[in-house]
Amino acid sequence: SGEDGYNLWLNYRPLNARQQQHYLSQLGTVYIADKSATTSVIKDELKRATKGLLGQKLSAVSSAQSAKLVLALNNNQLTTPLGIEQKSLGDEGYAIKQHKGQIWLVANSDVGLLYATFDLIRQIQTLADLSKINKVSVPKVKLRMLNHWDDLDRHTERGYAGQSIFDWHKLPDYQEQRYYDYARANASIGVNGIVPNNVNANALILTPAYLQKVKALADIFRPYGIKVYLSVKFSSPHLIGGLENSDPVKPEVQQWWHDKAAEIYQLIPDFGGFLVKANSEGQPGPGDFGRTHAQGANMLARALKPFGGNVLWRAFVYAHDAKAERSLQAYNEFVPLDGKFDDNVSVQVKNGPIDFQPREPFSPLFGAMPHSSLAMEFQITQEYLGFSTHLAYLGTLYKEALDADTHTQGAGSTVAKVVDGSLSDSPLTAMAGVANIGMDRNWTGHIFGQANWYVFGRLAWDHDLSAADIADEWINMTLTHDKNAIDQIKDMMMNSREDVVNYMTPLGLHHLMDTGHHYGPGPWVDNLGRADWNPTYYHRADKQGLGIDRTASGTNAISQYAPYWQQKLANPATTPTELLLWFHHLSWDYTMPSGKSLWYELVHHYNMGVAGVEKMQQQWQRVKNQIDPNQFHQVEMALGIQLKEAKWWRDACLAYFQTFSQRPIPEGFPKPV
Ligand code: GCW
Repeated sequence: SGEDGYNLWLNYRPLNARQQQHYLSQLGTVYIADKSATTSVIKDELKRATKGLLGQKLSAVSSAQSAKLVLALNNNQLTTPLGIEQKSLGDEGYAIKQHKGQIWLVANSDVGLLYATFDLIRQIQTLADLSKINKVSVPKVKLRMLNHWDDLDRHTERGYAGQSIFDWHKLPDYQEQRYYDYARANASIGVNGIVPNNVNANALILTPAYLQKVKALADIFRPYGIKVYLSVKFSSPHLIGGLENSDPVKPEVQQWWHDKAAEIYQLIPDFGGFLVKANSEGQPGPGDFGRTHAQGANMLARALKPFGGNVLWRAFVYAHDAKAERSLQAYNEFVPLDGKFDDNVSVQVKNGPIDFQPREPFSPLFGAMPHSSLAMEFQITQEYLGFSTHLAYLGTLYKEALDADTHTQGAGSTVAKVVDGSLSDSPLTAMAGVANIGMDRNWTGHIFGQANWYVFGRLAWDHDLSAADIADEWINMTLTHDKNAIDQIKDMMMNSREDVVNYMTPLGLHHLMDTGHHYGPGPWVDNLGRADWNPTYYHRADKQGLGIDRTASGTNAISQYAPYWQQKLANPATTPTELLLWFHHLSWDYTMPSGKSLWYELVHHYNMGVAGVEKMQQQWQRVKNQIDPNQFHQVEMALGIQLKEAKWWRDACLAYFQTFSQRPIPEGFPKPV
């Protein structure tokens, strides 16, 4: 028995009596100056949170003067004395301010007040001092989206937490409580857009019966500030519209999309727009008719424009017959189109140039299209990082990508600044995360998977937050307030992704996973229909050495980066060690910065990965008394699986690479079994 994790970081476990007293004296009475669907959500959440955390709800009073806690829109004479500049808060931002013994939550919109409310609750959950609170928080990115790769039959592509939460069969009439709890969780971290269906889209989603279901979801999510978008199949005009084909330059195709957009907005006036995977992995697209991505994207964008909708057009493209090595292809196709996309199109780019590997360099597209909106696409679901059995906190992965300096406009041209629009002339900014959510009681399978959903939202709101601080918040809110336990768990989280990198793909290796399901090692696979699906295409192990040469003597992928990086990456000695084999094919005896050989460091890194998991197991045992027994046991079991599989990865990869290196496992390391 114990907690099942359903309540996520909003579980509102009671604080101790002293803490409850303290916060009640600061917040005991509340006045909310506004009435709307969103304010009822705010009231419900405040009630739920204070009942849970403080043991009683706040009493509502009828005037701002007599309240301890006041929520008010910032256009109000009430808020004038606070001196908060209207402009500084934007559409969704908010201020939390202590003023003459009262705590004020102020925003320009109801949704801003909702975000402020969740922030205040988080302050209490993390035992923060409210006595001098004075903060303004405004999201750095406009569209903060979850992308579900969920099929209409509830299968979730690359989902490891059960069936899709979207029950299309029972919609529109049956409205699961889960939809509301999902909306609360998303609003609490600032997610303001969701795509409920897979990018490998089923055209049926745009038929009238399904649009009724989509409308039902949109109606539920609206008060939480969440807009619904849809993944669409580019060939829909042909598939469900009866047109001969879906060529984007044909007037009847354009008309079909205009009519479809009008039909959608009739039902859902604040519909967000379309997400499109086109001419990628067999999906149809403008390329089928010799048209460019820009022509395809703009055609959809023009249909949505009159209603205020956007197009998220994915840059995840690679062709089986392309001459260029896979990591080069998205850049080759998209950079020539810079400046050709309409202003309501964002090109959605995966963080790295291949495919959500445990570690990749940043995609060279970031910074290379200054006249276009570029959205970041992260994967929250752990397709390549151990599904929902391995503990891998992705806050560090996201930060590494966002903080990477592209040098495209001089030093300091970070990926984050490309994504938040400061380095482009496009006002449309977006960050998307591929969701790890399913019908499991705890939503994400592994309890620590919840932290990845959480950190994605927090960083989409503010990429300047640190991965460690966000981990700290999440632990406090979800697991425990015990100081020592927090330190142990935070340490586990902060090292976990590097452990995974080490036992799966250290030193810049990538794409070593087994075919199809992508679980477990398969570096030997070299017989697939497409060369670029074979792990051997990426690691290029031979008698001489290991790694893929992406310098000028090889695929020359380094030419897609700014001169600063070209120079560094041309030479293994100046290439970051963690990306060495991504860019270079090096001899087994290559001398590493440590002075040891490449072979030695490879063995060492695989073993560090395993040791990291053993350490996590020990740390988890140390916090046993501070963790709910059910949650403790679940993580304990998962760590057992993770250790077994870390060894599996290590032994399989080293045994395989050893057939090329022909070198013994160095002294002090276990022999592969
Ligand atoms: O990583 C790959 C996945 C596919 C996925 C594709 C994509 C939705 O293996 O399952 O398809 O990426 O991002 O489109």
